[in-house]
Amino acid sequence: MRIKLILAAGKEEVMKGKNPFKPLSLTLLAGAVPEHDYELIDMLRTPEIDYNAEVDLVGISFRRSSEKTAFLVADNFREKGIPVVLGGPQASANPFGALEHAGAVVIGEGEKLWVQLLDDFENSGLKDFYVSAPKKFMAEEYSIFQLPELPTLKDIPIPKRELFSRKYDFELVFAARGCAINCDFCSVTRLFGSRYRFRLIQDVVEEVAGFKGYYYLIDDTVFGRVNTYNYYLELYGKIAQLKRKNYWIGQANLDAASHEKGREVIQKAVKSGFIYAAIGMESINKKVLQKSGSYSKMGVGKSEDMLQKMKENIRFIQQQGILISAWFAIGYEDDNLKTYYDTLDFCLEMNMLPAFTPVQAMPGTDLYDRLEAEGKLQDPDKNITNVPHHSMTNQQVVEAMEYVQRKGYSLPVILHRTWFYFKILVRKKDQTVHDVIHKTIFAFVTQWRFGKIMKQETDILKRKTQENAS
Ligand code: B12
Ligand code: SF4
Repeated sequence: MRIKLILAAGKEEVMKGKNPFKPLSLTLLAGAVPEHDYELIDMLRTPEIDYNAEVDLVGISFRRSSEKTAFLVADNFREKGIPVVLGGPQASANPFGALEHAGAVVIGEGEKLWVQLLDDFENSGLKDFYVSAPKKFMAEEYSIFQLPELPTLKDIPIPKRELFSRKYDFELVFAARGCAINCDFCSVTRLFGSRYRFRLIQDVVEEVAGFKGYYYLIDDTVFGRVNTYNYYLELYGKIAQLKRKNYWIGQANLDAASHEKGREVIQKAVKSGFIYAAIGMESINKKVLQKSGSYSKMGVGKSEDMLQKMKENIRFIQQQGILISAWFAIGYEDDNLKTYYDTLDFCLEMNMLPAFTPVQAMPGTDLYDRLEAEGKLQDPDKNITNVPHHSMTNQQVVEAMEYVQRKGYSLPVILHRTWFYFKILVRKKDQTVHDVIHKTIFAFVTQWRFGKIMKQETDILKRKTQENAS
């Protein structure tokens, strides 16, 4: 069959035109049933779609930010009589909405479901839903195929990365799925379950050995947690032994830095090439962290001062030579406008890249369900987000975001942070001259790019707010 797989991207996506990350979902699906003739399209790089191409089936992957585009693209293909299947995190969060634009919707992880779906497509006809979820999917009157349990990751197919001929800065790879923390704004626990599932270490190492440049390990915390440290210790130990050393990046939590074994994992990760951590710090307000369910990932003991301990954990990670961006979701009930400015001060004091987003409630999250039940969701087209920001006007939030961007990414601040990392790297005995130079340049360029992305995001919010006001 001729199959077109598309990663949808909306008009105003910040990564548009310069997505540095090679999309993994599409290459994995192609790898799961490799005998077909696939064309892969990343709309962040190739926004134009050829609706006249001769294809037997179209599969579209989408996230919240690209839902409208995904539905539009699906409708256009269906008008031409071409069957469409929708999948990805937002299809999983809004499956009934998605089914209005597709012959079938895939909920959850797709490797095994794709095999079943293509078989049905060729033989008995598509079912409405193909489901891989921690809970039973209930939808009377619809035809459903659901895997009996979340699949093992021991037999993940080899992604067909070669189907993307254009160069990306980062390959994507994963070792584990699942997250036990379940922060209320995040959809990962509902998507992949609260139990950690792992790939075979040898499979991950083989994939990594094939990379020729940077890669991004997309596990939700690459430092692991108490019950997963051993896995990561072994994984990074094996990667560190590979002949070619590539630098890599990932998301992480702070808690590992407060455990002896967690600290070992962090150090091993650095030995295997780890250079940059995007850390979900979410808030510097204890009440907000406790209510959103994020407190446990800060690594703060019962009797410890929260901010002091967070700083200690941050310092430990930085002292290993890891550049940190700190991600905050601001706009909860216990936040106010000052939160933006105080949080920026925290980032400046700690030499971290500030990555702020006004909190949003995505369907398929506890936050969305809570606000919906309380009747508090607001119209996202008329406001900054669908979450009411108490005691802050839309205009004030935009001004705060602009201030954070200008101050947090001004040239003197970028240079100061680069100097801070340079000094750490020079003092570390295990760093080669090449490591020091490379990591310092990486720190500078990453900050520069981040500043630009934040500006783009803020400009989008500003335009929206101005249009609504006029
Ligand atoms: C890496 C990552 C990024 C990277 C790279 C994105 C890229 N270009 O690939 C960056 C930092 C750029 C990013 C940006 C954003 N991200 Co992001 N990101 C992730 C992360 C950590 C991994 C994504 C990934 O590649 N997973 C691996 C692949 C294999 O999994 P997958 O895409 O889910 O695909 C599987 C299934 O969903 C299914 N499937 C997917 N598509 C299809 C299609 C078909 C036809 C079929 C059959 C099956 C299928 O099968 C796949 C294999 O199992 C996830 C969290 C997570 N643990 O997944 C968040 C996540 C996907 N991101 C999320 C969000 C919200 C965003 C942003 C919208 C944030 C924003 N700016 O507002 C943007 C969107 C940018 C864009 N247009 O892509 C949410 C999505 C939730 C939702 N309801 O949409 C997630 C789940 C995190 C969260 N907090 O909840 N992200
Ligand atoms: S934000 Fe991170 S820690 Fe929190 S639920 Fe999502 S993946 Fe887990």
